[in-house]
Amino acid sequence: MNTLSHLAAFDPEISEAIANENRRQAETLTLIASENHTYPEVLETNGSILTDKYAEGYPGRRYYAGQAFYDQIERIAVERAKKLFNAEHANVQPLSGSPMNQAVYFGLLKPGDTILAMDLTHGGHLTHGAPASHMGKIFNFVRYRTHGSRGDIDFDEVRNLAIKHKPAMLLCGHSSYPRELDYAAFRRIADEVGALTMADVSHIGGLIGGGVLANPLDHGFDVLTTTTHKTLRGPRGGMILCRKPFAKAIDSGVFPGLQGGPHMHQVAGIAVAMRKAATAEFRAYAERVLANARALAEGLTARGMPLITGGTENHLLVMDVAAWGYDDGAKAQNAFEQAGLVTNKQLIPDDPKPPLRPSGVRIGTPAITSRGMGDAEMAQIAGLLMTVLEGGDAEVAAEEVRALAAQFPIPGHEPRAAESR
Ligand code: DSN
Repeated sequence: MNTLSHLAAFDPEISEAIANENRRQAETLTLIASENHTYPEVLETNGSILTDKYAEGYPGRRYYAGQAFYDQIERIAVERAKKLFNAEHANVQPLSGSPMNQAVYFGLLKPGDTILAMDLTHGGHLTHGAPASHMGKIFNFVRYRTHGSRGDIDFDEVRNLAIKHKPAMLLCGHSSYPRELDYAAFRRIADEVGALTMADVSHIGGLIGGGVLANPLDHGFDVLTTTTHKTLRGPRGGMILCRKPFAKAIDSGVFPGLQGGPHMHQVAGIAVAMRKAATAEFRAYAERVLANARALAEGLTARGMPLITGGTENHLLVMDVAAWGYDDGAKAQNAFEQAGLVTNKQLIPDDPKPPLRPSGVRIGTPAITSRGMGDAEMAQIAGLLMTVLEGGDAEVAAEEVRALAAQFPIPGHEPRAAESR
């Protein structure tokens, strides 16, 4: 099926850009830890007629007529999300990760309240109160960091800060931290100071849903947020899962608090992704994501690359290319891209270098695992990454990447890649 035939006839410029992007994805390897390749079934829902309609409100309580099938779709998505995460309540309307977290803050807290969260430069996220974000101006964020010599979260510091600042909320979660989280330790500290507990598991939602990493809700957390397009492999979007007493405040925090009409094509895609995530195949996928990250870490370490925290327990790892002897992460990112290895530069804890030329490069395995790659390919990719840093010929490396990528086509992508060359 060529789903773009109408577009090609009407708007060749956009059509060609999509075809070129299709080819770029096919011929390169996506190693960005927050990206993935979604399912063909989700691509179909995202491109469906569900995009046409407004559905402000919630099932059974909408503001416009014509909602029978939207109510049905949203109820299915909510039930599947609750089941997957063992949650008492789910809201599947957040348009993406940032509004998802903002809706929780506004739903449960008052402006000026204190939130204790992970420092952005130590692996936290922009929406966890980075000074440059609006949230950092509206709420009083206090930031905990990782342990200087070990690299893992410094729970002594978390506890000391909690006792000193008495936060209304203790927030854990990260976008660049390669270790499993000790939710029980966070919970103990929150209980000690009477704080709400929130886990933003956007990066690892699929690994929790797939049962291979711990679920904060099983440790009594009040709220869990996750984007749906990373390890969960769904459409771009976000979900909030919480305990029942917070359900009303969370729902009002999303709508009408922050958003208008939900994107119902996206909600339908989330429902489809939740159905996928409940299968044995998805559990095997989640296990493979972890195994691939470990294999990649071993391959890089064996070739002398220092990794932040010395390795990984999740889907990502952070190479300290500056400590290895390379100029910086920005230059490494560019060199990798020349070879078809698509990564992102990354600040490391206490980075002596500036944000646009940081010391690190972050690498993740969700997308290459979706293509079906395993141990042998991880060893090959580790070798390719190091060859690039050692100054090997980028075109030779790119040829090897194209050959590897061709053996593992992206499931569900149209085989139009070569047409527009
Ligand atoms: N941009 C995503 C990440 O890379 O972690 C999250 O916002």
